[in-house]
Amino acid sequence: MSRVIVVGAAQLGPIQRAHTRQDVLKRLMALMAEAASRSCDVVVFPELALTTFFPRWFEPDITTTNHFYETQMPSSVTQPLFDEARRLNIAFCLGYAELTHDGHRYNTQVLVGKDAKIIAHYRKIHVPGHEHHEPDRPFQHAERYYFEPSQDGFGVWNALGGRIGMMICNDRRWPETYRVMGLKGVEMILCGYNTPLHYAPDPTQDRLQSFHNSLVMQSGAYQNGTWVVGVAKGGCEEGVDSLGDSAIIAPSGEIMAQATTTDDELLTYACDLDWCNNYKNTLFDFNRYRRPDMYSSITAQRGVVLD
Ligand code: CDT
Repeated sequence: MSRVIVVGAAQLGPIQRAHTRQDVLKRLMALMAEAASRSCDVVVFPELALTTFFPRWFEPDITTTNHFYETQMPSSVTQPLFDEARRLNIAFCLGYAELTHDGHRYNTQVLVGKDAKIIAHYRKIHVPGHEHHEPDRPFQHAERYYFEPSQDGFGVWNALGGRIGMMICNDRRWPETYRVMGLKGVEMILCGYNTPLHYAPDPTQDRLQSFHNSLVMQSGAYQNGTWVVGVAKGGCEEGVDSLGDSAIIAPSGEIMAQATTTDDELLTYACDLDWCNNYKNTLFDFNRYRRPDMYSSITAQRGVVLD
């Protein structure tokens, strides 16, 4: 049986505040149709792919932002994307803001099978930014106000003929993210992101956004012998410039396909999952070479302890 997954990384350009869900759905469906015409098995959309990146504004009454969240997936608005996926026989991965019936707010991604049934939900674990209004910033990154960090952990699911994991944006900067999924035998990690080029706490990092993005995803792929698919919402959204650079990265750590714009753009690559074993069974044979007894501080403590 073929262990090749043809992946479409469906980068989005900006979504402005005035754009409706229907405007966005048209763009997602156009990218999905293009992915299907290029024989993709799965198309991966970015983090918070249905709206503008609203954590850039601080609204003291959070309920006034409820319209940015989905209370159902699919809903009457997103159902056409599911219907189109079933018609085209293509799986997809979609990021959105989730508001649960009991009032919890998560930054969420779903993996949907070719039959348009939801295979898995993943809720963002590493929630970056700040909890309170910081008026001195040129724009806010109040994700910690708008989203709770998930307690559900990292999942890896049997899907598309392989072991598929998910992470969202800031998760990609943390080696633990990849390793926990690596220990569950992950073969492909799907990741949406929104990364502003300006980082207010330390602007010296601004010029390095592209480098850091590649650095973390390429090393995570290599060190765990897994494919990584990173998909941006890039370009200038409501005056804030964000990184493009969506990429499909092999278990060797090499970039096999990369976006050349910061707009709606589809990258595709036929990913051979068996390539993972070249790394999983040799240099990164976890069972043979890892030393978990030497790593206990990784789960026992959160911050630095000077001994
Ligand atoms: N969406 C998201 O997680 N963005 C962060 C921006 C830096 S933290 C303010 C990221 O890690 O790319």
